[in-house]
Amino acid sequence: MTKIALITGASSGIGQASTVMLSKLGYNTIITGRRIERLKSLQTEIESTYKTAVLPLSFDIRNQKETTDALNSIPKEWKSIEVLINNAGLAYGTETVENADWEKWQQMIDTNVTGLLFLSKDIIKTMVQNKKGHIVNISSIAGINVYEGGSVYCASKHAVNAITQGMRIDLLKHKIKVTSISPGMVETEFSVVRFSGDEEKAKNVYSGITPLTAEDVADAIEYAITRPEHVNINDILIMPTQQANAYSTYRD
Ligand code: NDP
Ligand code: 8X3
Repeated sequence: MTKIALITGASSGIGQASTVMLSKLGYNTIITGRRIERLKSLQTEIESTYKTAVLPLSFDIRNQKETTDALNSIPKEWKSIEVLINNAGLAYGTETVENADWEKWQQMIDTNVTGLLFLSKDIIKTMVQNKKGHIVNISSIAGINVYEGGSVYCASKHAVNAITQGMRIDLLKHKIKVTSISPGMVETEFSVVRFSGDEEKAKNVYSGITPLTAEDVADAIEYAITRPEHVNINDILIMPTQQANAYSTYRD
């Protein structure tokens, strides 16, 4: 039977590259995000190129009713999700705490932490019933280092790391694998979103550096999900060669 994967935040960047990677591996994919047109065009591309099936689901992961309705709409034959990639997320702003905007903090926590938890809870139930599953949580170097202007984004990724460890412990008895992938700088729409659409500021983040691509991160996910049954990859920290940690970069 064809395996099924659900990827959150598949309308862009790492989620989109992960969907392509999973399709190449032969998975049917449930792809989620708010931008339905993006999801539909990815569906068309994948179904014609890889001949696997794609189910697009458009919802805002911060909204629990929208999330529940979307998950309830999944047809029976798509319900046995084996791989869940918890990828949807964002950093919003770089203001220091005394100047920060409450709404931006709330959006990061609601998306990166609460949304991830709410969606996972539903899918974990099915994985437990099936005694099979692999959850891959996309964390960040921001889950390891805290930097100026990144307090709440970093807090959200530290939370993702704690959630990953907790899931791994609690789901051990059900033989469900849980992996954390922590990338450094990846050039996607991430910085454009962080700087509210300012393309120039976003470009500057990567000046003089060859950043990771979304495909580099998808490769790391592929490694984790293709290990033998008895092997779990707990954590992968993947960085550009020109970045040592959140503070140390070498720019040409
Ligand atoms: P992108 O901005 O390219 O993609 C983010 C994805 O998340 C989009 O598909 C977006 O879909 C989705 N998303 C955001 N908010 C919501 C929401 N409220 N409801 C549903 N979907 C949402 O960024 P990346 O691909 O780089 O980011 C993916 C993950 O990787 C994030 O968790 C990020 O924190 C993490 N990461 C990124 C790094 C980087 O340097 N780029 C480094 C380390 C980690 P839509 O807008 O259509 O809703
Ligand atoms: C994204 C990488 O360094 O902007 O998670 O926090 S960083």
